[in-house]
Amino acid sequence: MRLRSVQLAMRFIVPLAVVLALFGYFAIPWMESFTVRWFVRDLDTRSQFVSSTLQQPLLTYLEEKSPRRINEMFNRAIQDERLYALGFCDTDGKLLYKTNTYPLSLGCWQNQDSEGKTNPVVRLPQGPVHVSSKELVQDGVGVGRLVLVHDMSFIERRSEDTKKYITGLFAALACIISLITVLVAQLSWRGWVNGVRDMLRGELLPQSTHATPPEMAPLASDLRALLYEYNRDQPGAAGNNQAWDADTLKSLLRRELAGDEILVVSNREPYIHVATPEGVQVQRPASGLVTAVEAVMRACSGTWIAHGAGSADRATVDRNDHVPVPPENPSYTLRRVWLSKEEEQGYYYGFANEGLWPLCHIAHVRPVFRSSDWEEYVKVNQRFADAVIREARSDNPVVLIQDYHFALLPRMVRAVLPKATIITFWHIPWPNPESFGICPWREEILDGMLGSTILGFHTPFHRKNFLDTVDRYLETRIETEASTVSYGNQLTQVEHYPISIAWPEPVPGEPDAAASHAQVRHALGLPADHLLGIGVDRLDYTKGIVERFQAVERMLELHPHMVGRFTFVQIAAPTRSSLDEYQNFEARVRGLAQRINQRFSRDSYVPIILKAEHHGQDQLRPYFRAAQVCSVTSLHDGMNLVAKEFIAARDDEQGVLVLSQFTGAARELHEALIVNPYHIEQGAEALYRALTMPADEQGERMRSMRRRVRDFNVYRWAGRMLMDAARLRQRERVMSRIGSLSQEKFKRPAP
Ligand code: GDG
Repeated sequence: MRLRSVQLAMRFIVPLAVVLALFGYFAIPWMESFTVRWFVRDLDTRSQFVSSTLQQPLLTYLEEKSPRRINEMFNRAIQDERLYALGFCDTDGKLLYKTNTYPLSLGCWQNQDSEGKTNPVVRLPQGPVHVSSKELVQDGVGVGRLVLVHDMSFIERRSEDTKKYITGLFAALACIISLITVLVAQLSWRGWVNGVRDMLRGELLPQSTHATPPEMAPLASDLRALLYEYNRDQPGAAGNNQAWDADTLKSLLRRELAGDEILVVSNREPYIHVATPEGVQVQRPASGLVTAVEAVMRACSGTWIAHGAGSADRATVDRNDHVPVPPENPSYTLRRVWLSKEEEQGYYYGFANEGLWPLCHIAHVRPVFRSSDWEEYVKVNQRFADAVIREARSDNPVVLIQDYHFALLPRMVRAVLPKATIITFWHIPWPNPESFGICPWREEILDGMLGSTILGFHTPFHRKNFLDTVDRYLETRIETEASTVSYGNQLTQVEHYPISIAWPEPVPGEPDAAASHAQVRHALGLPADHLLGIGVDRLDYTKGIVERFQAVERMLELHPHMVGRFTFVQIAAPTRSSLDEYQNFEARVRGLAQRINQRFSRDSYVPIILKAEHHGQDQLRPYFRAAQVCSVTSLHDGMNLVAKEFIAARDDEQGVLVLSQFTGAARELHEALIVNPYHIEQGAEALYRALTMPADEQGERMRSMRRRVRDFNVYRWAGRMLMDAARLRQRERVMSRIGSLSQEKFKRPAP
C-alpha cells in the first residue's frame, strides 16, 4: 500500500522535477549573463566617474611634467578594491605612465575596435577585467588617453553565489510544489474514492441515506450498470457458483423444471436431410445459433420446431412431421414446419434478412422493408405459433424462441397459452432507438417481443438499447434497476445472457496440435514452417471479410518479408445466396482475394486461400489448431462463436486471436488483440503482432481465455436462462395460490 502511494507520488514528483530541472538548466545561464551585463554597465558608469575625477589633477600634473605626482595619484587611486590598474598613453599611443598592476597586454586601450564594437570585458590570466579609456583634452587639443582597468573577479564570485542561491531556490521550490501537488492529489483522490465508495454503498444498501454527490453524477449510472452486471456474474449469484456442463444442466432441469416440457423454436433446423446421388445425407448448418442451442437440446431433450428446408426433409419425418435427432444417438425430437416458396421468400429472405438483419447490424447496408414481406412474416410467425400450440402437451410449457425471425411469436403463443414461460433470445445486436425507429412496423415488433416472460440479449449494451427503444416507442413502465418492462398486464424480464459454446471433449484419435499443424500445411501444399492465418464465417457482409483481406494486404505491404511466408485461409460458408446483396458481396470477396493474390503471388505462393464452401465442424477444427492467428473482424456481431471455437481448439495454448471490438465476444475475451476492423492499418499491425508474438505471451493470453470460455460455456448460458425461468414460474405459482386463497376468502360467507 505504502509502495503504491510512493509510486503515485513519484508520478507527480518526477515530471515536476524534470520540468524544474529544465527550467533551471535554461534559466540559470540566462540569469548569469543578465547579471554580468548589469555589472558591466555599472562598471562603465563607475569608470566614467573615476576618469572624470582624475582628469583635472592629471592634466595639471602633465602640464607640470611631474611623473612622481602622477604615479602617486595613480597608486592612490588603485587603493580602491575594484580599480585594478591605471595607465596613461600619449596621443601617439605610447604608454607613458602606469601602475605596476597594469597588464601590458592591454597596450593603449581604445574603447572601440575597428568595427566600432565595444567589449569592455577582457579575460586575463589573473582573471576577467573591465577596461575603458577616456580621451583627455586640454584647451580643445587632445593630450592623451587615460585607461582604467577594473577587477571583475568579484563579479564572478557574486555570479557563483547567485547561481548557488538560484539553484537552491529552485530545489526548494520543486520540493514545496511537489509536496503541495502530492497533498492536493492525495486529498482529491481520497475524496473521489470516498465519493465512489459512498455511491457504491448507496447502491448496495437501498436503505442507505447516502445521496450521490453532484460531481459523481455522470459516473453514477455507469457504476450502477457495472454493479448490476458484476452481481449477476459473480460466484454466488444464481447459477454462478457451479461449474456448468451437460450433466449440471440436466440435473437443473430435473430439479427446477421437473416434468416441464421444453420447446425450442428456430428458423434453422439443426439437421438437414439432403437428397444426393449417393442417397440421403445429413448436414449440419453453419450457424452460431444452431451450434449453441443444439448443445442444450442434447442435454435436456424436448422438441425443436424449425423450418424443414432440406431436399429430403419431408421424406425423413413421420406423420407428425417429427424426426428423432441427433441421427447417431437420438435424444430429442425435431419437428419440421413446411413453408411455401413465397412464404420463405417474404418471411425469411425478405423481412428477416433484407429488413431486420441489416436494421440490427450497423454494417452500412440499408434495410429494405416491403409490405408483402411483412405480411408473410406475420403469417409464418403464426404458423410456428400454431406448431408450438399443437406440440405443447401442457398449458404451461417452457418455450425457447430463437432470434429475429420470430419477433411476433411470443405474443402469438401467449395469446393461446397465457401460462407458458416464453424465453426469447435475440442472437443479433439490438440497435439504438433512432436506428430501430426506421422500421415501419416497429411498434408491432416490440409488442410481439414483449409477449415474452424473459427476453435475452448477448450484452448489457444490446439490452439497454432495447429498453431505450421500448421507452421511445411504446407506453410501458420500465424498471431499470430490475431490468423489467411492464406492458399491458404483463411483466417481461430483459436480461443479458452471453452465449457460448460447449467445451469440447477430447476426441479419441484426434491428431494433436503439432500433427494438425503439419497435416494442414501438407494438405495446402505449404512448407512446414509456413505461417498461417484462419477465418471462418458465413459469407455475410457483417463479418468484415473484405476488411480482413485488406488488412492482410496492408500487412504484406508494411512487412514485405512476410510475402511468401504467410498465407491466410478463409473458410466462407455460402449463406442467403439468393439475395442480391449477398451475391454482390461474394463477388466482391472473390474479386478482392484474386487481386491481392495477383499482386503478391510468386511461383506457387498465394497470400489468400478462399474456400467459399460449407465445411463440417470436424473439418474446421484442424484449421483452428494449425493456424498461428485466427481473425474475427466482424463489423457488428451479437457474440461470435468462431472466436470461442478457436480458443477451445487450442489445447496447445498457442495461437493468437485478433478480435473486432464490435463483437459481443470482445467483452469477454480481453486477452485477444482487439481491433477496429474499419481501421485497416490497425488490423494489419495486429496481424503482424500476432504472427511475431513470443510463445510465452501467446500461452499466457490463451490460458486465460481458455479458462473463461470453459467456465462461461453454453450450458451456463442456457442454465442461467432456465433458472431465471424456473424462479419466475415458482413466483407465478405462489402468486396464483395467494390469488386463489384470497378469492376463497372473499367468497367465504360472513360468520
Ligand atoms: C448468430 C449471430 C451469435 C461457420 N462456417 C461453417 C460453420 N460455421 C459455424 C461456426 C460457428 C457458426 O457457424 C457461426 O457462428 P457465429 O456466432 O460466428 O455467427 P452467426 O451464424 O452469424 O450467428 C452471432 C450467434 O448467432 C449465436 O448466438 O454469436 O453473433 O450473428 O459455430 O463454426 N460450420 C460448419 N461449416 C462451415 O463452413 N459446419
